[in-house]
Amino acid sequence: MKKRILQNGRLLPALETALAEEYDLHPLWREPEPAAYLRQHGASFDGLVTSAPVGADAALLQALPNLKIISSFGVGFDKLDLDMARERKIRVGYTPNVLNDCVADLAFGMMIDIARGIAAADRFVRRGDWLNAKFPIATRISGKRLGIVGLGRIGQAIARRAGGFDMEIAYTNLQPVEGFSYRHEPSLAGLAAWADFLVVSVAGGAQTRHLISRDVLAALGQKGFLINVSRGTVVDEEALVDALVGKTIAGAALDVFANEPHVPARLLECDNVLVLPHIASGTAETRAAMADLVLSNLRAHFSGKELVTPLV
Ligand code: 8YV
Repeated sequence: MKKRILQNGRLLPALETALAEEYDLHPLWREPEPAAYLRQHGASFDGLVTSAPVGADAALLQALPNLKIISSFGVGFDKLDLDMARERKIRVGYTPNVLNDCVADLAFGMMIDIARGIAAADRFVRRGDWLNAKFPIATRISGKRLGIVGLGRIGQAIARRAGGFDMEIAYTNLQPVEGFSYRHEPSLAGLAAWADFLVVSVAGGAQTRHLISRDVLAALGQKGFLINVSRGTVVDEEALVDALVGKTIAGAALDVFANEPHVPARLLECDNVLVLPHIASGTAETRAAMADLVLSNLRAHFSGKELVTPLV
């Protein structure tokens, strides 16, 4: 008998197909009344597949009393109730490492764009403005100061790329990270005040909520740029919009927002911001590697082995 797996939210089509071949997969997102469905069928599920932006909250886990494994597509775990998973001894797999390079690549692309105005220059040409004017002078990146908020696996991949741009690198982290010569700066406001570019690559969740506060943005200052590839919740979005409107920072490049897919209307009116629809890991190669890990973690669980990339 195939194991019963509940699917929370849409996944990559190829992954949905592969899951449906191997398991008795039930897409919860297709249910018109998910709560009623779960009341009736919740106890029949052995596993749950989800993704980082969708996760699995306490209410969902409570509705699945026989759940033993969660396999999540993504590295973020801010939407997974890990406390409850630990308490109930539910194993949790996720997809770290395979996306580091693509997220770091995009962070760099975003940094270059917001400093040099690539997307804005493209709009300038398309509007026909080049026929009458010169595109405004931009800001140099090479040799500048890069502040990294969170020197985890993705932060380290960003730092490696910055070496190629001869940037000076400093970082904040809960603890100084061993094995790197980059300068550890204990104070986030201190890092922001020093940096020309402040890149956020810290994990999301309650502990990092609004870490990039009004004060940190004030410290970043009129010549500083903010780049966020982590979670929208890490930034006080209202303070950021105020800083962009008031031009108290130079600009921001954002791949993540507090209430995705909704982007604050005031933000969209600013010309000193790049807004992207959460695409950092979104390449065919990386998404395929993430899908493989989602499957490998499920297979490992159901064959009684250790998960390949366990979170819990
Ligand atoms: C998403 C992400 O998983 O890994 C994460 O934490 O946020 C992304 O990689 C991806 O967008 C799929 O929804």
